[in-house]
Amino acid sequence: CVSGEPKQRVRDPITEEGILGDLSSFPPDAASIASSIKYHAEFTPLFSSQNFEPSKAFFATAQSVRDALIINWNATYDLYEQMNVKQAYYLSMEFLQGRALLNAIGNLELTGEYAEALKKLGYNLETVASQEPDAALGNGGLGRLASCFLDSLATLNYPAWGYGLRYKHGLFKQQITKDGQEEVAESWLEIGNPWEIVRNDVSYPVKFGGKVAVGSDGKRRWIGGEDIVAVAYDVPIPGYKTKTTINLRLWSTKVSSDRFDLSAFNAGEHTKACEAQANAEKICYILYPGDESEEGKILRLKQQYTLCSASLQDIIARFERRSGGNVRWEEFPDKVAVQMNDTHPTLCIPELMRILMDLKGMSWEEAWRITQRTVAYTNHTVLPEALEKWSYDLMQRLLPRHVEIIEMIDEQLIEDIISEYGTSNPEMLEKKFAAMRILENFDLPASIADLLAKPEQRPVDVIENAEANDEATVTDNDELEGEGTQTVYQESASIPPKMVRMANLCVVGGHAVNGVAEIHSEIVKNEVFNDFFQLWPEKFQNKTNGVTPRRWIRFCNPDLSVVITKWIGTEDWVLKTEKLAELRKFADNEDLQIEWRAAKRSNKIKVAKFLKEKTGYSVNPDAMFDIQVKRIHEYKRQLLNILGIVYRYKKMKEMAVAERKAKFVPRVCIFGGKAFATYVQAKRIVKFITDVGATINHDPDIGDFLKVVFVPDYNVSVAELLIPASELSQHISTAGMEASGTSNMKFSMNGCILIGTLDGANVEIRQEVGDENFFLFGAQAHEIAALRKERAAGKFVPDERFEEVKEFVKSGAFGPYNYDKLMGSLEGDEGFGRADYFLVGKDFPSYIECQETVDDAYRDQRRWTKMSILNTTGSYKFSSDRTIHEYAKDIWNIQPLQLH
Ligand code: B1N
Repeated sequence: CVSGEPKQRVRDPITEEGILGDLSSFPPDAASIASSIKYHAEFTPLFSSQNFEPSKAFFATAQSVRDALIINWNATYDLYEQMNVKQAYYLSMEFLQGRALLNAIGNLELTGEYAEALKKLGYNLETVASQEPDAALGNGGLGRLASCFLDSLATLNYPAWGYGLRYKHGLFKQQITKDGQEEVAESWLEIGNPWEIVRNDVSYPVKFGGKVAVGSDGKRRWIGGEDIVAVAYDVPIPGYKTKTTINLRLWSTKVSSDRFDLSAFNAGEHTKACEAQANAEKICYILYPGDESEEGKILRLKQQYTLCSASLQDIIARFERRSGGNVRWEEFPDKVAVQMNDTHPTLCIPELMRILMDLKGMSWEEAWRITQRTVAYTNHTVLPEALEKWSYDLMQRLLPRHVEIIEMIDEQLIEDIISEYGTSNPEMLEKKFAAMRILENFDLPASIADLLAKPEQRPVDVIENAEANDEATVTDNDELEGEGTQTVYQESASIPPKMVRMANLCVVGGHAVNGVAEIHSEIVKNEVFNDFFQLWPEKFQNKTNGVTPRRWIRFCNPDLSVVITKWIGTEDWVLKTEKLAELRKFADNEDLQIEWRAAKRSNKIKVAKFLKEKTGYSVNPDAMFDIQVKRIHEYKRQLLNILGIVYRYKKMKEMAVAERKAKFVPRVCIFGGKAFATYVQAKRIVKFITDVGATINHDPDIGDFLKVVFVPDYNVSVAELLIPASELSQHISTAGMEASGTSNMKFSMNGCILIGTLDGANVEIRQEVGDENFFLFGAQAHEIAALRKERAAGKFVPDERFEEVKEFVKSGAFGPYNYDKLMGSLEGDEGFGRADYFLVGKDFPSYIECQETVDDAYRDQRRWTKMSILNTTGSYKFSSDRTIHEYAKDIWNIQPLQLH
């Protein structure tokens, strides 16, 4: 392993005059940019040298931008090295970066120069930028949040890095066919990635399996097993209007070269010889491998461990290097903050413990203090099925030493619980253990069981005794590749499977736990982790999510940005979003309103063109654009939206045209989002939406009154196009289920009015933009449990409009597909599922009534435009700059450091 020194110097020929121009004298002009692009086009052997086609133009342009970034990236790193500052590390299995070109030149303030340079070469900047594949190393909000955070960290000059995995295939591409969603592999690296810098000089060994042995010194150590190597790929992340350029380090896996079985290869056993290589490489093959199978689970756990192990080795090597010859481990938390983006990087905790104890010789107590002070955990979901658990057996086979450490942490937790609550109330203790223990379906450790039997003995004595009596010296895990015993547990109804609860481990092992919106953080404290909250109230915090105003207004909505800048009188609002509030006083101003509507309309025209291209449907840009784009999930209730549309359609059909005109405003209802490939019900929802669209859009009686369009393959770039054109957007999850949501923030910033429930960040958005500028409906979080009970007990009396709409669907109005399983999920007690667990039926009446008030408001365009302006001006809190300042101050304790 080579200790991580991230320097990568710009190659010499780059400074040769006449070939490249002079990018090192910053800022460069259009002529030198053009010659830099030409140079890269000439020396990029990826394309034919004959023609300078758009994909080549993109690649060459991106490389010339990268040159500029590398200069700042090296300088930023040098400064951190020199000052030996505390750095924060954001560990995430997902980064949903999207495209980088316009963002990078925007942040460097070179957009005009690049546009001009490309024009000289016969190109248009937008065309060139649209050649870039989206980097989709994430599923949705959680990954996009990580990417927004990187932009804010760089912009605010915080010394911080991101760590993730370099998946060869990002999130699948979605095709919409007559059967609904189909998934096609995505290959963003196919033409090469101009932004990354492979660091063959920065690599670490990572291993799986093997066993734990006790050495002659009495120390437990992890030996044997499968060895792979994680290699760093660095992606420079530029800040906006600052030289600070931080690093996103993505790990790729391979086998170490000495593992290649040359003799097997020469003996003709080619597959066998390459097997180790294939096994190592498949770890970074795809984002989120399906984990229904045992093999899939193993792969996912290997991914998580690779991220944790390689990143920590890198962080520790940097700490040691910066300490010179004088490593003081107790100072580690003063130099390093590790943030775990959800539970996916939980293995950081036992891995840091292992390294500190087994490799650096620390005692348990020292290692624990350092680990706890270093790591912190962000929770992103309270859905019980999404709280990660790993099979104990599987984890033991893959990571035997870590499992021992986890068992120790679990035991220590039990002692903490006992010392807090005493032993006088065994029933209460049992409840606490059941809720809080890291190990699930485990008996109490013998020592503790003894203690509970003999309450006079102190826990600390028990532990010492337990260690002295520990006779097991070797845990054998050699049958890693063989059949596990785990399935036996899972299939047997009488023996519940032994599991490791990752969220509990995070809460115990970290010094801070935060939710991502106020209401969510309250649920975290008062429900999901309430027992922990009672024990350690000081650990719990809220950090309401945010989004970067660079990507999500300034660059994706240039037309509106010009209007905002003109009326505020400065462009400072991009960095100081609170300045947006200054527009409030002009909300009624007719001139502003006219400009505001013109910006929105030009964005709508772009979207209409795009929809025509992608779906064949023509839409009227003067109709209201009503959008719901997000992952397809039952709790997000796309079904409520589409059933509302079906109801509207049915009513329209029953009315004379004049009546229709009086009651409804014309709408274009746009949906987008991917269903997880194995989530059958979500895929039925996609199919249903497209079927409804096919019927309504072809109904000549309806025409422009209503269109329903499902945009295929929703991703970051599509979001950048749709959000600026939106007028109404839907954030309608069952209250209490959406941790925060972040697209709600983007829509509001772009002058879109939200219809939504009191859930996630909706609550705070409504507070900020004003109740009268938010369309609220639906049951509240505190009512949900009782409503579900009522529903399950058959006491719920459905609204007749809801019954009517279901009957209409069942009558076959939208084609021959059998919707029984979808509609059945909304029924009280029929066999198809969850008895309307998401309360679509309950909220339906208030939803469609709320939609009537939306129509009324839209009819008055002055009122609507005012609401739109007040959304933008009220959204300033939702900049990820605000969120990052809060993390920096309350959790990481890091200070900005700026290059001059
Ligand atoms: O994280 C976002 C929130 O704004 C959303 O409300 C929340 O749903 C989302 C397992 C997740 N929570 N949990 C996940 C993603 C991938 C995975 O494998 C869980 N994503 C969220 C940002 O805070």
